[in-house]
Amino acid sequence: MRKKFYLTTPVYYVNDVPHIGHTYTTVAADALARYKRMRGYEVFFLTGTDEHGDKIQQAARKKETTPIELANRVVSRFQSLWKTLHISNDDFLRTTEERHIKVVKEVFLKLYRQDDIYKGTYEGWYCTPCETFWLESQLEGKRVCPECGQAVKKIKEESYLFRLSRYQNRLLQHLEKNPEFVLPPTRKNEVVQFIRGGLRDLSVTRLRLPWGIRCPVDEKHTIYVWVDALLNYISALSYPSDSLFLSFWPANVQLVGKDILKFHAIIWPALLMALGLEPPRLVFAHGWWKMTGEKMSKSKGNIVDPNPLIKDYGADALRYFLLREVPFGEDGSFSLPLFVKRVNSDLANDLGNLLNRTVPLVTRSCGGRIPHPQDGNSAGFEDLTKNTLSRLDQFMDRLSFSEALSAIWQMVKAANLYIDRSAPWRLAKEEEKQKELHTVLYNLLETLRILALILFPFIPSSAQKIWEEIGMEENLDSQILEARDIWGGLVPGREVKKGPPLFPRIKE
Ligand code: ME8
Repeated sequence: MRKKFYLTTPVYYVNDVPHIGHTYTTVAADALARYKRMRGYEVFFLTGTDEHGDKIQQAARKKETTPIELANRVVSRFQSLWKTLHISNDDFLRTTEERHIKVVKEVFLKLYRQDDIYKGTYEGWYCTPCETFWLESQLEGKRVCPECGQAVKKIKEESYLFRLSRYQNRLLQHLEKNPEFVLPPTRKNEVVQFIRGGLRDLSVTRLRLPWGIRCPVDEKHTIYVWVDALLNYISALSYPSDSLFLSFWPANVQLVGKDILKFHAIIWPALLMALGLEPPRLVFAHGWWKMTGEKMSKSKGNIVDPNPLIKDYGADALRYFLLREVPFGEDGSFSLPLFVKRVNSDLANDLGNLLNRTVPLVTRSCGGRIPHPQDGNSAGFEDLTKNTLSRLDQFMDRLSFSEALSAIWQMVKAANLYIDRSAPWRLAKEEEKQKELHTVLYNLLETLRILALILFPFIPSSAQKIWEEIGMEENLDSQILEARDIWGGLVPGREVKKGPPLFPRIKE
């Protein structure tokens, strides 16, 4: 039986259209999902949308529509964006779907019956943009949300509460025993500090908020949107009994932005513990894309729309930039000049030129057919390949996408240098150098084949183009990456097919 790998992104709010922040998490998850599939795992990659709650209700009101109509409209924007970006998710869950609602109600009922949820009163402050409860003491005298800076509103109402405090010690023990449960380490330390500060029971229902899942024990209440949303990770697997759930839970990697880490590293594992389930293996909190020093967000209105970037420069240029530019876990600044510079230097110059210099040489001097290597001398590329593959595996295990790409680029650069040094255009002119020429071209084409394979998780459609240009006919997306015996898979005699430039240079 193949090893399983379950990977999730957050379910995104549908109050507004997606921006590059959402794109970032989803593209990162996609690269990891594709990579794991190529390493032989059976992958389940989930994404979706968070459609209930005050925030969506208010956004709908502002747009003079109903919450579900707003959700329907915005969901299609997410779905079409993921399609243009070649996101390979196995499922897309909307929290308004019946399959999800059913599970949320069942879970609520179970927790209520076992006294993990009880009826009480909630008194405190609420931030609608963050859908977060705050205590008086956490606001430090101000009437604004410590997270997003927007005004909070006072709530005193009857509520059902989850006994989060009951799980404080178990959570701390879990974090201690599993140092890789929350990464990066700095974020984990913040979580530990927060738990040590003391956890209070969490209000898990809202009164008089119609847009939500009805509380199964009290019709006047709807279920708190964060509890509703977090449960998507198991409702999509048809918790509790479906074979999908039994084979894929616990999740291997749950990707989130650092803004929502506490929900995923405290409330979520506590809920799972209450259900008698294992927490996910890893919750990874990546950093923020900022504009002029501030977090990009819908409520601040300083967002970058991915669609025009994709239209002008292609999905792969954006995917590459996002994963290469900033180490995963750190914050980054988005600017068009940075984007253009990165795409031109790495994709147009290094990678594009490598393909562009190699394939026409085969056309001109080998009748367009892949030559046989004459002396089995790979000029060091066989070793470089093995070494790159093993480093790639280590980097991908740590979700170091930027370092993974930088390791791949060492191969791209080495191949460009090899063309310069071996000057195949000169060899082509000398009768007695034909064997050498064939070996050089074979080594370059074989390096390109390996590059297509290892770049597929990051820039899938460009990798496919490289693959086809060098005469590969096998399905790229069903290839398995194995360091052993990888060198030599190119098929001599097949025809190369020159295509248009992979990444046309962008005018700066
Ligand atoms: O929080 N930089 O949804 P959301 C990087 N529905 N990533 C960013 C970003 C930025 N500037 N802005 C957003 C929610 N993201 C809840 C989640 S999960 C059970 C419920 C990404 O639409 C990042 O992944 O506000 C962040 O955590 C997520 O989008 C928040 O999306």
